[in-house]
Amino acid sequence: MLFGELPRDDSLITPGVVHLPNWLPLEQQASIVSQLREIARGLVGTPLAMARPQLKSGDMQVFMLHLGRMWVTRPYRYVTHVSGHRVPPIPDNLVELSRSALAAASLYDDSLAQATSSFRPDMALVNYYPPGATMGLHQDRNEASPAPIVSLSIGDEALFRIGGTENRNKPWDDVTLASGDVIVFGGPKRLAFHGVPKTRSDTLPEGCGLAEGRINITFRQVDVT
Ligand SMILES: O=C(O)CCC(=O)C(=O)O
Repeated sequence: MLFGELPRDDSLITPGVVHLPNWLPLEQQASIVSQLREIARGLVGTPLAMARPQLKSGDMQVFMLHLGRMWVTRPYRYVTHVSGHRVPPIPDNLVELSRSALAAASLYDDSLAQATSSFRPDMALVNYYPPGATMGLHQDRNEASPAPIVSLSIGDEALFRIGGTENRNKPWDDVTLASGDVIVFGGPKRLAFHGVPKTRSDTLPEGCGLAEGRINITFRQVDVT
């Protein structure tokens, strides 16, 4: 662990982006990992099983587990069923957790504060990064709702990069996300290009529930309610 034990303050990275370091205690991280593992086990052998999505540009490095909706490609969109299998719902405790995280982040940013009371995540994307895996810069733009994205990290440290809404070019803000950190992006940064250009192997804290690698959960609101 490089950063997890250092005192790091909550911060407004840029308008619309708030970082809450060490937001989730270690025991709760471990409990979420075991909850997700159970869900993933139950989906083995179905079309909803955790897998690396195949893109035109090649296979992604991360394994994805979908809750609430499944994000599918060609074209990119969300679906609730795949070959007759219903995507499992986001467990209520995780919905509540994401709402609490947004409420905590909203103390630092007005655009997030405006979105807090109506936030109803109906999709959670669980990404498992094997040691050293990365994710290219992209936009989360298949959601009809403009609600913020709430992102929770567990496991290895990652370099999270967020830039502008027009293209992948600089300037970027780079934030190290350690186990238990939350980052929220919304308002003027809701459609910002973002990604993970680096994860640092063997930096996960003992007791987080993972033996290696990293999990990131992004809570999204797809439908406008
Ligand atoms: O792993 C992360 O921190 C970011 C994940 C992400 O960008 C996504 O799921 O769209």
